[in-house]
Amino acid sequence: MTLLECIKGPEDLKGLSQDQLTRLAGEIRDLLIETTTRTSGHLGPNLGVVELTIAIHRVFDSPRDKIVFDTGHQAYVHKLLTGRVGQFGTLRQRGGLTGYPSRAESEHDLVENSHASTSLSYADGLAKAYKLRGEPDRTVVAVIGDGALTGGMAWEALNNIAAAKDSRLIMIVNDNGWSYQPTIGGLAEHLAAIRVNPRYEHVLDYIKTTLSRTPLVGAPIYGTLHGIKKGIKDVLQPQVMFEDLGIKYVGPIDGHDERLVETALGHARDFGGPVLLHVITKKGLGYAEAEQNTVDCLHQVPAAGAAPGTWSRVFGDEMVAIGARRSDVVAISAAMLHPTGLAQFAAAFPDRVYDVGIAEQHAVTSAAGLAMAGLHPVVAIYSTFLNRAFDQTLMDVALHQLPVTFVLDRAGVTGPDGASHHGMWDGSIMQLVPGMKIAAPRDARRVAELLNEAVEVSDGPTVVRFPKGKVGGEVEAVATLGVMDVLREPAEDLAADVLLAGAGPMALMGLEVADRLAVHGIGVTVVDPRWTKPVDEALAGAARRHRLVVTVEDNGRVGGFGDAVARLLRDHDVDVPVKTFGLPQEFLSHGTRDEVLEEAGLTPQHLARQITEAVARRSPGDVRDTATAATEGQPVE
Ligand SMILES: Cc1ncc(C[n+]2csc(CCOP(=O)(O)OP(=O)(O)O)c2C)c(N)n1
Repeated sequence: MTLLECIKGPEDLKGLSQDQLTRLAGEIRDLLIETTTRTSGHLGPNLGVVELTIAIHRVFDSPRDKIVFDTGHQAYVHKLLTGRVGQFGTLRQRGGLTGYPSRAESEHDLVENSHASTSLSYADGLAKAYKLRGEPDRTVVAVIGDGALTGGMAWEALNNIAAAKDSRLIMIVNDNGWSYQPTIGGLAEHLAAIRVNPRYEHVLDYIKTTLSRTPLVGAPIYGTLHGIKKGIKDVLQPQVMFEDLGIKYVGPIDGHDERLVETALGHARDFGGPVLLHVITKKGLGYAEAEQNTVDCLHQVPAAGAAPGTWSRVFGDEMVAIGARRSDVVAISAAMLHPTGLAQFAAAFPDRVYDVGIAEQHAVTSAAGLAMAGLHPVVAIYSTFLNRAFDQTLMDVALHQLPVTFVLDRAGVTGPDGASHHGMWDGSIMQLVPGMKIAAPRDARRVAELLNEAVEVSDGPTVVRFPKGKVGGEVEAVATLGVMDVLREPAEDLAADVLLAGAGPMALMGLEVADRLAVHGIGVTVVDPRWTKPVDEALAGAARRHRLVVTVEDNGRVGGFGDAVARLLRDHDVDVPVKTFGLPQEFLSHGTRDEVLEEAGLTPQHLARQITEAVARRSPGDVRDTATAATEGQPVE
């Protein structure tokens, strides 16, 4: 039995010797590597916080003390130290451990939201609440990376924490110099300067060793100098901003020296007010493949970069082509150049790409500024993270009718990252934005086509949304209807029963549904709307020629494309019934994309059955029964 297997909870850590802790750290690293290379997951970040997490659990008393992991992608070690070694092999699998903290999994987990830069605000609230509730002995610990610290919310929190002088709150800045890629911006440069500039520590050493040896006056002089340490720090590090904000700053210290981290955390805990502890760690430590990975230190396995054949890559390739043609097109990423497919554009046009850090709100309003000055910015962002910048999209971009194109990768079900990563909101919230146009390409060719159409729009914002993963085969239109593509007309011997409009790749699923329904004698017209906002009014005319309208989208059912179609029909007094299929408006847990879609009923089988039943309810005599269908070799289920 390994030492790690004996750890049933944080209390089991407390009696271990330093040698045992070193052994434990090795066992944790082995298990992290072995598991994530099999299940996928965040490897580099977790390898970097092994000693730090051990120290946190030895010094604090979780769950009485609260530990908030920013983003939560680096909480695997915490999972292992809080009784989940046995289940760790199920990481990110359907029904298994989640890839982020999970309240259902453990009383030691608190924050499940994997959107970055929130931990300090949660911690501020928790610490204030414990004080108000008369539980002042509880400590709240937030672990935040240098990447997450680039997000605006973290700075709003710091501003408030600085004023809450007696909050028992410890902020651990886990500084490895990396987000996905090296962290950028003024803050990153500041942290790097502290990290590499030995002058400050040398001066303090000099003061300690030389001045305090001076007889009689030594100690007082040292005390005085120590008292004005902040002044010295300002001279040597003019931008030491945390203390200028009024926050006690400790560090930088080596985050892999477990004993040192424990000592610093102990002092911070006993200080009684907010303390920021700056620890330096190495992302990927202990795994050569991660340490030497120059793209992202194996932030994730498999790598999150835009692999050939993926939607992200198709977008990235087309951006390079557009960039070559249009010198006014610029690209913006919020710390995710590689995963969003912008790496090639960045290499080709380094002056026309802006990586703004984990700062989606800034990304959008800064895009507004770029557009006001005559450029056409393309903001490439994961769908779920655009939620952060809704107000900026609405008021800063759309109100001013600015030509900004949002390219939303990972739109729809994403899979193993779970509830906070599914891109199932954008198709609804973007419907609310006046003047916004939303494109949903069904295949690679349409990504290129619609991206080009989007950057041609000069009087307002546009969205191009597509899912995660590999692009499927291409399907050409058999006809067009306004801006829409008709992909299939009912066979000659069938009536025009159902008009099925599938947004993006759901149009291709619509073709499979049509095949299945044809077996039941149900004729289907399959339409790809291409633009899901505004919905082309020609759809209302087409609806009149059918007995049932069906919409399918990889987005929450509430307020998305389906609801927009239903509204269009109401507005045009079309009384053909509409069935809208999409994701249930719930927080959907993790699994593969196919598993989650299956559970949501977004498969050709489920859709065909539901549509058959709907048609049968309206005109029972017209639908051939399932038994007949089965004998013809194409079962409904
Ligand atoms: C709002 C938001 N934008 C983007 C991301 C995607 N993301 C996940 S981890 C990460 C980098 C985090 O860097 P850092 O906080 O330094 O932690 P590290 O992985 O280096 O330990 C990013 C950009 C996110 N989780 N949330």
